[in-house]
Formats: sequence, structure tokens, C-alpha cells
Amino acid sequence: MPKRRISYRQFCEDMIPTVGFNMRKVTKGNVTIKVWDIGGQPRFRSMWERYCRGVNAIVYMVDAADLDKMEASRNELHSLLDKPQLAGIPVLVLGNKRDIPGALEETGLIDRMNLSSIQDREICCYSISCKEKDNIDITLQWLIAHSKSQSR
Ligand SMILES: Nc1nc2c(ncn2[C@@H]2O[C@H](COP(=O)(O)OP(=O)(O)OP(=O)(O)O)[C@@H](O)[C@H]2O)c(=O)[nH]1
Ligand SMILES: [Mg+2]
Repeated sequence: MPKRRISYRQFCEDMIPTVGFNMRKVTKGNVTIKVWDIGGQPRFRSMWERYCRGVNAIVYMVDAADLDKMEASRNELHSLLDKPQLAGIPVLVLGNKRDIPGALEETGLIDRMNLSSIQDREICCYSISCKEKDNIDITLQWLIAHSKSQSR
């Protein structure tokens, strides 16, 4: 039995960056998760807040192997979470690309992303690899635990 994945689309090395956003529904057993994938490029960042309003959880995906962009990523996350409309929404920070040597693991990410300063909501951090399908199971478990039926 293959490991569970967020979707069964093949991983490919030359993925096209998300232009604007994509919406997908992913069903696992009796759980359907509606996922909004929002582009991370600077020109899309002003949309983030609008798409995060009213959601059950925010998943913030970081390239854990790109140490040069970590500070910018930290600043973007903190300014997003400072928006009053997003108060209290649980956040899952995913450090992707753990397959790349030198990528930060959870403790390094918690430190460099200053996650321990976030005290007004539930915050969790996993180190994953979409390429190797590593820790996708715990990511899905977290998402299911924070889905609508679980949070009401
Ligand atoms: N080594 C490795 N490469 C990955 C992994 N996940 C994604 N990539 C590569 O990283 C590149 C960018 O992937 P995307 O998924 O387009 O990145 P993104 O964060 O969605 O980018 P935006 O859509 O601009 O926000 C692609 O070349 C992928 O093949 C991973 O776990 N390991
Ligand atoms: Mg994308």
C-alpha cells in the first residue's frame, strides 16, 4: 500500500509556480479537505490575507533548504499573522525539501522562523519532503484534526 499523499499527482522537478491560486478538494475516506494553494511570489502576497479569512487552518510552506530567503519568509509569516482578521486561526508551518542536505529540520525552523513568539494561537511545525513523500502522513493527520467537523 503506498503512503498517503495530499494528492496522487506525480511529483515533478519543473513544477510551474502558482499563478494567483488554485483550489482543490482532496478526499481521504470520509474526510474532504478543501485546499487553496496560493502563490508565494511577492506579487501574490497581498492576496494571502483575503484567502486566509475564515479558514480552519493556515498551512505555511517554507523551502527549508533556502536559507537566504528564511528571514523574508519569517517576516511575511509574522506580518500575515498580525492581521486582526486572522486572529486565532491554527497555523501549520511545513519546512519542505528535507531531502536536500543542509535543509533545516523542525528545531532549526522554529528558531529561524521565530515560531515560539507566536503565542496567541495553535502553531505546529513539521519537516517534510514532497519529493520523498516524507512526513505527509502526519501533515494529513494534523489537517484532519483541524478540519471543520473536528473544530466545531
Ligand atoms: N528537492 C525537492 N524539491 C522540491 C520539493 N518540493 C518541491 N520541490 C521543487 O521545488 C520547485 C518549486 O516547487 P513549487 O511547488 O512550484 O513551489 P511553490 O512553493 O508552490 O512556489 P509558488 O507556487 O511560487 O508559491 C520545483 O522545482 C519542485 O520540483 C521537495 O520536497 N524536495
Ligand atoms: Mg505553488
